[in-house]
Amino acid sequence: MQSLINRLGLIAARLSPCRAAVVAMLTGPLVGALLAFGAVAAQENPTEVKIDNFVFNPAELTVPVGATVKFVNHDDIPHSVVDKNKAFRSKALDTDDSFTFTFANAGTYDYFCGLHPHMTGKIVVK
Ligand SMILES: [Cu+2]
Repeated sequence: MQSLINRLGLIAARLSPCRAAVVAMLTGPLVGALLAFGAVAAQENPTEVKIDNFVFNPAELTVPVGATVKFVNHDDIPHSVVDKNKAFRSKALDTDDSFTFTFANAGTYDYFCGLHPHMTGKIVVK
């Protein structure tokens, strides 16, 4: 991402001042959009657990202390998310419903679906 911005800057610098201004005007919103997209992607990617076809995916996830994990039900039947040691317990999640939990303490959190206890997952907080 940074190298792309540098390259755009170099291209702009090689052009005449007038052209550079035009390029800056044209690429400004583009670069902003790319940066925004990158920030959103970085935020969402590692902290979401999808529930799909009776499986938590990823089944095991490692996050830093303070991370918020979002569990999203993509199945067309309800599921829930229940920690074995009662650190968290969601209500039954309908299709596309989500449950978020912020892990303030390090540790290993084994969890299961309260409606289908054979569905299990693990969050490791370091
Ligand atoms: Cu379930």
